[in-house]
Amino acid sequence: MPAIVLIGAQWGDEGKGKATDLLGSRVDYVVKFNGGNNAGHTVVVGNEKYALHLLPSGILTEGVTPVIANGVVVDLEVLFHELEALSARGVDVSKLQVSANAHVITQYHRTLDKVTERFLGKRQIGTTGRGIGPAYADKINRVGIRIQDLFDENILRQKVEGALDMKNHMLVKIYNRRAIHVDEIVDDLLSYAERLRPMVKDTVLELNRALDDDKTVLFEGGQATMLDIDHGTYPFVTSSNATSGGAVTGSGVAPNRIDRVIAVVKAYTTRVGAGPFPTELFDESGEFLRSAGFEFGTTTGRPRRTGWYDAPIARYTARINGVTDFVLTKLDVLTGLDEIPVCVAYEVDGVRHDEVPVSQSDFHHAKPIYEIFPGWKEDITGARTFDDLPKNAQDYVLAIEGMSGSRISAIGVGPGRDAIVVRH
Ligand code: 2SA
Ligand code: GDP
Ligand code: MG
Repeated sequence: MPAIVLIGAQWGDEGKGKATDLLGSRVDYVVKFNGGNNAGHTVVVGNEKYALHLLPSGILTEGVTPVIANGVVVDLEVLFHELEALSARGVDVSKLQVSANAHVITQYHRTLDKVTERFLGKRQIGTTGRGIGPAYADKINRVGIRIQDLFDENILRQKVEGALDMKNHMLVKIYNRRAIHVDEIVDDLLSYAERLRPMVKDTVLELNRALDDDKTVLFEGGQATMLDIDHGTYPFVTSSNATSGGAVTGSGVAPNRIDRVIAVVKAYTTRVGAGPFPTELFDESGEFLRSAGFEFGTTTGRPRRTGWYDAPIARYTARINGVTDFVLTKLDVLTGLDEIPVCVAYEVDGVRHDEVPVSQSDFHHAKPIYEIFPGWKEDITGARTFDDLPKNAQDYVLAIEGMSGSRISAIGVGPGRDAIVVRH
């Protein structure tokens, strides 16, 4: 299985970092293809806990070549900070490759992210404030700065001037902020250039050659399907393609080279930031999921909104991404509940919808129709085979598998690296 895409099935934080780490020992390259340091992947290795934001989770596995591909937006200060922090803990970071075509996040992107959110008031998206949206907006507007621009000061200066032209006008006239000087941005970016140079590669050529040589390449998605700029709950989304198609455009590896698409899905649902969430809970069950699942943002520490499993969303994910396998995570968090509701369809203004409605306003008003499953009380964190799980947990997994459009190939039963049931 030489090319595998791994993506989030819901609104993020499904445990993609752990799933990548699990596959890590069998892969040669781990590629981040979308997003930037808005991601937050927690990986627990023995007693060590790693929180990665910009670097692909595969960096923790010895022998793996981590790649930041063209679809990523890179905050250079964060990049070097993460590299230094990992090095200090003994992780070998020397193999990292960064695409010459990836875009950079600068100070003005971070500033604009924060001021636009403030300006939106009640309509705010609840972004991570890391400058992601403004950096992608510049890319699409063709005024972005790419990694390769850092190696030609003249070009860099011209591009920064172009990028700041309109923005300074906006910052000063609309947002009542000070203008940003071209020199401060250029000097800041140039200060990273020499350290960055050895990592910068033609990653399209590198990855395609690796596949020609039968190497295994894992594409690790940031955020998730329902946060995808095209297929998510727009405008309450991130600004990149977090779905499997993003792995293709974001890396330059063609769709017919992808062999497997693994979607990581939580045994319940969480969301950070604003936007519709039909199964959201506002009672003690929601609080139970938040505390038992430790549902707080890895990047910002924000409490995550919590709710029951939503099968129409899983089917939507299976369809859009071409999911071949689901990895179901955090089944252990449901232990102790008497009953576990699963959303099987929605009701919108008295009409039943079996699938995610295309109309944004219908989805906003969608009320979940639940089927109730009996819970289990036994501790399942030591389970390593499907037969080790209590009957009610097995039935829950089989029921949601039947509703979700693809096979559940592995089940997470705890945060640790080995806390997983693999189904054969
Ligand atoms: P942005 O910053 O422009 O990408 O925000 C737009 C929306 O995307 C959501 N988003 C996320 N949702 C879940 N997890 C994310 N990463 C961190 C984590 C989040 C954190 O893994 O815990 O620490 O708060 C992530 N990144 C972006 C965001 O909430 C907006 O709804
Ligand atoms: P990602 O953004 O998809 O990589 O997910 P995060 O790292 O933001 O959030 C997932 C959290 O769940 C992390 O703290 C993981 O350590 C933890 N986790 C992953 N799988 C499991 C599991 O099966 N059970 C439990 N209890 N925790 C898990
Ligand atoms: Mg996360």
